[in-house]
Amino acid sequence: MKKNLLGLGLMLMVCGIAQATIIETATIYCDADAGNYDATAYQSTTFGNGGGWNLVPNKHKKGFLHFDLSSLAGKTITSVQLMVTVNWTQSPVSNGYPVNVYTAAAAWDESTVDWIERMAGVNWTTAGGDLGTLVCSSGALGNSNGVKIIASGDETTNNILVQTVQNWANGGANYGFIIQNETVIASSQRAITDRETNPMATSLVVSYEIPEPATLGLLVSGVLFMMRKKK
Ligand SMILES: [Ca+2]
Repeated sequence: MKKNLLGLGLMLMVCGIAQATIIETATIYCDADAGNYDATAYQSTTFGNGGGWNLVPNKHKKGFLHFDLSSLAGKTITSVQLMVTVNWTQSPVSNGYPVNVYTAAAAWDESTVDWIERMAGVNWTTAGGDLGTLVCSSGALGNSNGVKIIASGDETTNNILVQTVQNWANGGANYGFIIQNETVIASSQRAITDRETNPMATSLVVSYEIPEPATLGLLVSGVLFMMRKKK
């Protein structure tokens, strides 16, 4: 009788724990970042390989960010935050300097991407950068230096960002993000620290669930081991 109660208790404990989802968080630093500029004299210049890159109003510059998500293959992603580091603000703006974050629709090369070409000898379809899906429009660079969240989402709020990163983790085509400011504000730049200057300046913070079958399997094994030991 005592043994049966013990077994029942353990079973309930296993079921209870198995239903509780375990969430872990990984910080992934960008493995490629660059910028470009549509001014005639700079259309063939690549920015962000040591000297930083920046954004200006009204889409005249874009930023390119890539993250390797392969370490999260098989994980169920529940939330994502994209963060960059602002190191210079030209002048304050009343709307907080919003940025739109898209997926890139084509591959680009960190050391050769510019306004015309996405890699040496290969033009963008649309000069400046081929935009994919808009994955966030609620981030901002603000009016001060420091780490800024330029995109965020979870399963209930802005799930498109979570789905995008999940797809990348699962091995889908990953051309990274393109970011730009789309509002007209005269003479107001924001400089972003590139990874060559600080490898931890730009990051993707990803929360994910621990796969339940593995957790349950470990728990059951542990319980069986304990019960055998008790005999
Ligand atoms: Ca770079």
